[in-house]
Amino acid sequence: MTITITAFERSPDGGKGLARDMRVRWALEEVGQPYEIRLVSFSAMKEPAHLALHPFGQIPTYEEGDLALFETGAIVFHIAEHHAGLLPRDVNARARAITWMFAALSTVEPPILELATARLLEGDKSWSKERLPLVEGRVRARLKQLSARLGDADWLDGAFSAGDLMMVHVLQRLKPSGILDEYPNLSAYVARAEARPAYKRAFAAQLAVFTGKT
Ligand SMILES: N[C@@H](CCC(=O)N[C@@H](CS)C(=O)NCC(=O)O)C(=O)O
Repeated sequence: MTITITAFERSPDGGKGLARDMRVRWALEEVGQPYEIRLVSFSAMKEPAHLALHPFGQIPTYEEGDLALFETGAIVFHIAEHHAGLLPRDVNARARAITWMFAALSTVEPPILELATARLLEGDKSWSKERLPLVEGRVRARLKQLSARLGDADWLDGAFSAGDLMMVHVLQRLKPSGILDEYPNLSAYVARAEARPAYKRAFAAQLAVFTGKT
């Protein structure tokens, strides 16, 4: 059955991996599933046809036969459940990998998104300079904990899993701030993931939408 995902027609980062269709592309590349892309404009995302797929008018969405999903956590989990390669077979190891997916999305991503908002959208506000160190402090607190847990391991719990995929994509948003570099094992972790052939294929495919080189 054909898998179709939606992605930005014009991404704010120019297709450099930050838009969240990247997580889905990467997961599909890891498990060797072909997919098609439907590009949507910002205005089309808010129209009824897209809202029927995604109630919050965002990308990505995932369609496969009569199944339509939104939210990258649910989409990557669905892919990982149905194809080998992203979740361990051992029941407990599988539950721990899923735990890391949730940790990435509900514990690590929120302060990172807050920082991105503070830097990109609130930089011109009178209170921005005072608030930024607070927001950065919350990010550093999480990274310190994550860094301590990762230690010198390659991945968060044994072999690479959907938990690492989510965590790495969440951490990548920090790159422009320079904060990730303060935690050498985390920046090495991100670089290790970016060196995976599946990541490279997904990145090239996302970038090709903007360069026209398919
Ligand atoms: N929690 C959602 C977030 C989706 C999301 O924020 N998508 C962004 C692109 S990366 C988007 O569509 N932004 C445009 C908008 O919200 O209008 C997920 O993980 O799928």
